[in-house]
Amino acid sequence: QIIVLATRNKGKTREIRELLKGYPIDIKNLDDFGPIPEVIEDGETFDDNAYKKASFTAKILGYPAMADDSGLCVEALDGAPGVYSARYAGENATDADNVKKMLEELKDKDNRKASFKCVISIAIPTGPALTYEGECQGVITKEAVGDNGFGYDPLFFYPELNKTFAQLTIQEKGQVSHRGKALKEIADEMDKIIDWIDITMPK
Ligand code: ITT
Repeated sequence: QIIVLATRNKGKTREIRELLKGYPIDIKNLDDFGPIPEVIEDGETFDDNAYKKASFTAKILGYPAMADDSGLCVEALDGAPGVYSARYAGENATDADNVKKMLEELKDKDNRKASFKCVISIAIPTGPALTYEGECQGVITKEAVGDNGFGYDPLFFYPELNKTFAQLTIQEKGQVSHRGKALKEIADEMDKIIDWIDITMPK
Protein backbone atom coordinates (compact mmCIF):
# COMPACT_ATOMS: atom_id res chain seq x y z
CA GLN A 1 0.00 0.00 0.00
CA ILE A 2 1.44 3.36 -1.09
CA ILE A 3 1.09 6.25 1.40
CA VAL A 4 2.51 9.69 0.65
CA LEU A 5 4.12 11.48 3.55
CA ALA A 6 2.97 15.09 3.20
CA THR A 7 6.02 16.90 4.52
CA ARG A 8 9.34 18.40 3.48
CA ASN A 9 10.68 18.27 7.04
CA LYS A 10 13.66 15.88 6.96
CA GLY A 11 13.68 15.22 10.71
CA LYS A 12 10.03 14.13 10.77
CA THR A 13 10.47 12.03 7.64
CA ARG A 14 13.45 10.18 9.13
CA GLU A 15 11.57 9.38 12.35
CA ILE A 16 8.34 8.29 10.64
CA ARG A 17 10.17 6.07 8.14
CA GLU A 18 12.30 4.51 10.90
CA LEU A 19 9.42 3.83 13.28
CA LEU A 20 7.13 2.36 10.58
CA LYS A 21 9.90 0.25 9.06
CA GLY A 22 8.84 -3.35 8.41
CA TYR A 23 5.10 -2.64 8.01
CA PRO A 24 3.47 -3.41 4.64
CA ILE A 25 3.31 0.20 3.45
CA ASP A 26 5.46 2.00 0.91
CA ILE A 27 6.06 5.49 2.31
CA LYS A 28 6.68 7.93 -0.56
CA ASN A 29 7.48 11.54 0.09
CA LEU A 30 6.75 14.76 -1.73
CA ASP A 31 10.14 14.68 -3.45
CA ASP A 32 8.99 11.54 -5.32
CA PHE A 33 6.36 13.64 -7.13
CA GLY A 34 8.12 16.79 -8.32
CA PRO A 35 6.73 20.27 -7.65
CA ILE A 36 3.25 20.43 -6.11
CA PRO A 37 1.45 23.46 -4.64
CA GLU A 38 2.14 24.37 -0.97
CA VAL A 39 -0.65 23.68 1.51
CA ILE A 40 -1.75 26.72 3.46
CA GLU A 41 -1.23 25.85 7.12
CA ASP A 42 -3.62 28.39 8.61
CA GLY A 43 -5.43 26.13 11.07
CA GLU A 44 -5.71 27.03 14.74
CA THR A 45 -5.03 23.54 16.02
CA PHE A 46 -2.65 20.67 15.31
CA ASP A 47 -5.71 18.65 14.25
CA ASP A 48 -6.80 21.24 11.70
CA ASN A 49 -3.36 21.54 10.15
CA ALA A 50 -2.65 17.81 10.08
CA TYR A 51 -5.97 17.22 8.29
CA LYS A 52 -5.39 20.11 5.86
CA LYS A 53 -1.97 18.79 4.87
CA ALA A 54 -3.06 15.16 4.54
CA SER A 55 -6.32 15.75 2.64
CA PHE A 56 -4.83 18.36 0.30
CA THR A 57 -1.91 16.11 -0.62
CA ALA A 58 -4.17 13.08 -1.10
CA LYS A 59 -6.46 15.09 -3.40
CA ILE A 60 -3.64 16.50 -5.50
CA LEU A 61 -1.73 13.23 -5.89
CA GLY A 62 -4.53 10.68 -5.87
CA TYR A 63 -2.93 8.51 -3.17
CA PRO A 64 -3.64 8.12 0.55
CA ALA A 65 -1.51 10.65 2.43
CA MET A 66 -0.17 10.95 5.95
CA ALA A 67 0.63 14.31 7.57
CA ASP A 68 2.17 15.21 10.92
CA ASP A 69 1.46 18.52 12.56
CA SER A 70 3.39 19.05 15.73
CA GLY A 71 4.95 21.63 17.98
CA LEU A 72 6.22 22.71 21.34
CA CYS A 73 3.87 24.20 23.95
CA VAL A 74 5.64 26.10 26.73
CA GLU A 75 3.78 26.75 30.00
CA ALA A 76 5.44 30.06 30.82
CA LEU A 77 4.55 31.29 27.31
CA ASP A 78 0.86 30.32 27.67
CA GLY A 79 1.28 27.39 25.28
CA ALA A 80 3.28 29.22 22.60
CA PRO A 81 4.73 28.61 20.06
CA GLY A 82 2.28 25.67 19.58
CA VAL A 83 1.08 25.49 15.96
CA TYR A 84 3.55 28.27 15.11
CA SER A 85 6.60 26.27 16.28
CA ALA A 86 8.17 25.99 12.79
CA ARG A 87 7.96 29.75 12.20
CA TYR A 88 8.58 30.96 15.77
CA ALA A 89 11.52 33.20 14.86
CA GLY A 90 9.99 34.33 11.53
CA GLU A 91 8.69 33.07 8.20
CA ASN A 92 11.98 31.50 7.01
CA ALA A 93 13.35 30.65 10.45
CA THR A 94 15.85 27.80 10.74
CA ASP A 95 15.85 25.37 13.69
CA ALA A 96 18.85 27.30 15.08
CA ASP A 97 16.92 30.61 14.89
CA ASN A 98 13.96 29.09 16.76
CA VAL A 99 16.19 27.56 19.43
CA LYS A 100 17.89 30.92 19.97
CA LYS A 101 14.60 32.76 20.26
CA MET A 102 13.22 30.21 22.74
CA LEU A 103 16.27 30.55 25.02
CA GLU A 104 15.93 34.31 24.84
CA GLU A 105 12.20 34.32 25.67
CA LEU A 106 12.72 32.01 28.66
CA LYS A 107 15.85 33.78 29.95
CA ASP A 108 14.21 35.03 33.14
CA LYS A 109 11.57 32.31 33.59
CA ASP A 110 11.69 29.79 36.42
CA ASN A 111 8.84 27.67 35.10
CA ARG A 112 10.45 25.74 32.23
CA LYS A 113 7.79 23.05 31.78
CA ALA A 114 6.85 22.26 28.20
CA SER A 115 5.13 19.60 26.16
CA PHE A 116 5.56 18.39 22.61
CA LYS A 117 2.34 17.57 20.79
CA CYS A 118 1.81 15.66 17.57
CA VAL A 119 -1.27 14.91 15.49
CA ILE A 120 -0.98 12.56 12.52
CA SER A 121 -3.78 12.49 9.98
CA ILE A 122 -4.17 9.81 7.30
CA ALA A 123 -6.52 10.93 4.53
CA ILE A 124 -7.80 9.60 1.22
CA PRO A 125 -8.42 11.81 -1.87
CA THR A 126 -12.19 12.16 -1.28
CA GLY A 127 -11.63 13.63 2.21
CA PRO A 128 -12.26 11.07 4.96
CA ALA A 129 -9.39 10.73 7.44
CA LEU A 130 -8.14 8.90 10.51
CA THR A 131 -6.44 10.83 13.33
CA TYR A 132 -3.77 9.79 15.82
CA GLU A 133 -2.08 11.85 18.50
CA GLY A 134 0.65 11.85 21.09
CA GLU A 135 2.09 14.13 23.73
CA CYS A 136 5.12 14.15 26.02
CA GLN A 137 6.26 16.34 28.90
CA GLY A 138 9.69 17.83 29.48
CA VAL A 139 11.65 20.82 30.67
CA ILE A 140 13.35 23.51 28.58
CA THR A 141 17.10 23.64 29.23
CA LYS A 142 19.16 26.82 29.65
CA GLU A 143 21.34 25.96 26.67
CA ALA A 144 21.29 23.62 23.67
CA VAL A 145 22.57 20.10 24.46
CA GLY A 146 23.08 17.24 21.96
CA ASP A 147 23.44 16.86 18.19
CA ASN A 148 20.73 14.39 17.19
CA GLY A 149 17.15 15.06 16.16
CA PHE A 150 15.83 18.36 14.82
CA GLY A 151 13.88 21.46 15.79
CA TYR A 152 13.75 22.09 19.54
CA ASP A 153 15.25 18.69 20.48
CA PRO A 154 18.48 20.18 21.97
CA LEU A 155 16.33 22.21 24.41
CA PHE A 156 13.86 19.50 25.38
CA PHE A 157 15.15 17.77 28.53
CA TYR A 158 13.35 14.54 29.33
CA PRO A 159 13.75 13.92 33.10
CA GLU A 160 12.98 10.16 33.02
CA LEU A 161 16.03 9.57 30.78
CA ASN A 162 18.08 12.44 32.17
CA LYS A 163 18.86 13.57 28.61
CA THR A 164 17.61 16.01 26.02
CA PHE A 165 15.86 14.59 22.97
CA ALA A 166 18.94 15.59 20.96
CA GLN A 167 21.01 13.12 23.04
CA LEU A 168 18.76 10.18 22.09
CA THR A 169 18.86 7.90 19.05
CA ILE A 170 15.79 7.89 16.76
CA GLN A 171 14.67 4.62 18.38
CA GLU A 172 15.13 5.92 21.93
CA LYS A 173 13.30 9.15 21.15
CA GLY A 174 10.54 7.18 19.42
CA GLN A 175 9.87 5.16 22.60
CA VAL A 176 8.81 8.27 24.54
CA SER A 177 8.16 11.14 22.13
CA HIS A 178 4.88 12.73 21.04
CA ARG A 179 5.44 11.44 17.48
CA GLY A 180 6.55 8.02 18.73
CA LYS A 181 3.29 7.64 20.69
CA ALA A 182 1.13 8.59 17.70
CA LEU A 183 3.14 6.22 15.47
CA LYS A 184 2.82 3.40 18.00
CA GLU A 185 -0.98 3.64 17.74
CA ILE A 186 -0.70 3.62 13.96
CA ALA A 187 1.61 0.60 14.03
CA ASP A 188 -0.75 -1.25 16.41
CA GLU A 189 -3.68 -0.59 14.07
CA MET A 190 -1.85 -1.04 10.79
CA ASP A 191 -4.03 -3.92 9.52
CA LYS A 192 -7.19 -1.93 10.23
CA ILE A 193 -5.78 1.17 8.56
CA ILE A 194 -4.82 -0.75 5.41
CA ASP A 195 -8.31 -2.31 5.27
CA TRP A 196 -9.90 1.12 5.76
CA ILE A 197 -7.85 2.56 2.89
CA ASP A 198 -8.73 -0.39 0.70
CA ILE A 199 -12.47 -0.04 1.37
CA THR A 200 -12.71 3.76 1.18
CA MET A 201 -10.26 4.61 -1.65
CA PRO A 202 -12.16 5.49 -4.83
CA LYS A 203 -11.61 2.68 -7.35
P1 ITT B 1 5.62 20.14 7.44
O1 ITT B 1 4.46 21.03 7.75
O2 ITT B 1 6.05 20.20 5.99
O3 ITT B 1 5.42 18.73 7.90
P2 ITT B 1 6.99 21.78 9.38
O4 ITT B 1 8.37 21.81 9.94
O5 ITT B 1 6.42 23.07 8.86
O6 ITT B 1 6.93 20.66 8.25
P3 ITT B 1 5.02 21.76 11.49
O7 ITT B 1 4.25 22.88 10.92
O8 ITT B 1 4.28 20.58 12.04
O9 ITT B 1 6.04 21.14 10.44
O10 ITT B 1 5.97 22.36 12.61
C1 ITT B 1 6.54 21.54 13.54
C2 ITT B 1 7.68 22.26 14.23
O11 ITT B 1 7.63 21.93 15.63
C3 ITT B 1 9.01 21.77 13.71
O12 ITT B 1 9.50 22.56 12.66
C4 ITT B 1 9.88 21.82 14.96
O13 ITT B 1 10.39 23.11 15.11
C5 ITT B 1 8.89 21.55 16.09
N1 ITT B 1 8.88 20.11 16.39
C6 ITT B 1 7.89 19.21 16.14
N2 ITT B 1 8.25 17.97 16.51
C7 ITT B 1 9.48 18.08 17.00
C8 ITT B 1 10.40 17.14 17.52
O14 ITT B 1 10.13 15.84 17.58
N3 ITT B 1 11.58 17.61 17.94
C9 ITT B 1 11.89 18.91 17.87
N4 ITT B 1 11.10 19.84 17.37
C10 ITT B 1 9.89 19.44 16.93
